[in-house]
Amino acid sequence: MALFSKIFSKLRSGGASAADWDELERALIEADLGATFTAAIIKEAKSLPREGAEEQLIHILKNRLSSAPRLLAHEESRTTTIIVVGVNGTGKTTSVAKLMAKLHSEKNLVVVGAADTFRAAAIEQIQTWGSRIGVEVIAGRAEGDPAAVAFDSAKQALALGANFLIIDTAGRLHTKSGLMDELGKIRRVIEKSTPVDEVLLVVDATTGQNGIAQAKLFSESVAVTGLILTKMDGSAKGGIALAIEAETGIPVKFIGVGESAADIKEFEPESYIHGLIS
Ligand SMILES: Nc1nc2c(ncn2[C@@H]2O[C@H](COP(=O)(O)OP(=O)(O)O)[C@@H](O)[C@H]2O)c(=O)[nH]1
Ligand SMILES: [Mg+2]
Repeated sequence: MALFSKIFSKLRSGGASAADWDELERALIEADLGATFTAAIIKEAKSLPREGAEEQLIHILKNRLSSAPRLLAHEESRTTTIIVVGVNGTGKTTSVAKLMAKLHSEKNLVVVGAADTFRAAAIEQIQTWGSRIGVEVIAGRAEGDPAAVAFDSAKQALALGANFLIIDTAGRLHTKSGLMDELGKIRRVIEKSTPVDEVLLVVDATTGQNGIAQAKLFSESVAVTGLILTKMDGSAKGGIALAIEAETGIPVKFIGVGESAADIKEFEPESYIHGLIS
């Protein structure tokens, strides 16, 4: 990505012109950093002394990242519960499959709740992943009550002494309040049996500024603890991770880099920021 490398070489070799700064501004906006954030960063970058400008910019950008915990919650003494939320098509179910595969391969007992009950196909999709990976999926009937599925899943996870319970949810944004009420209800029924440790919001990185709007919308209504940024293997411009963290304060915990179960990576802020700069 190396968005800033050109401006730094200009600065080192005598100075950057107004056109150079304009070019940087366009590059940052194209990389999905957003107009407001871009303007603020350019202003700060312009005021940096030439000596050590790169190190200082790295420091400034790192300060814009979220300071909330980035590692996935993991309670040693009880079931760790994760609810996965987000709008339709962002990659929720695929991300649940990736997480179950990862946690299962790390020798955890995992139970998954198929609380997207809108379509039979959605239930089958997660059941197929479950049987492929070897993880128990608790499902109800199509068009049934998602909260009831969440409740049954929590009961089963506790009965088995599972290390992780992961709940897949529906994302049809028919009305904002409808979906948010449903997510609130899912959370409350689980909390009748066990605490909810993570609410992970799945955002499709290829949707750019729209993804940032979704993150704001969800985080206003549900206590989102982390993000999964999917489709980072596609045409995503990469700047979105920084923009979304700067604007919402929510940490990116994982990135999705493909459609198979192994295509998930922990987000590494250090190498990410270095990648933006040099
Ligand atoms: N290239 C790519 N495709 C993905 C990724 N995550 C999900 N998808 C695809 O996005 C589509 C929607 O995914 P799905 O998990 O059903 O979305 P949901 O509606 O949010 O549950 C599917 O075709 C997935 O294979 C990713 O990280 N990279
Ligand atoms: Mg789904």
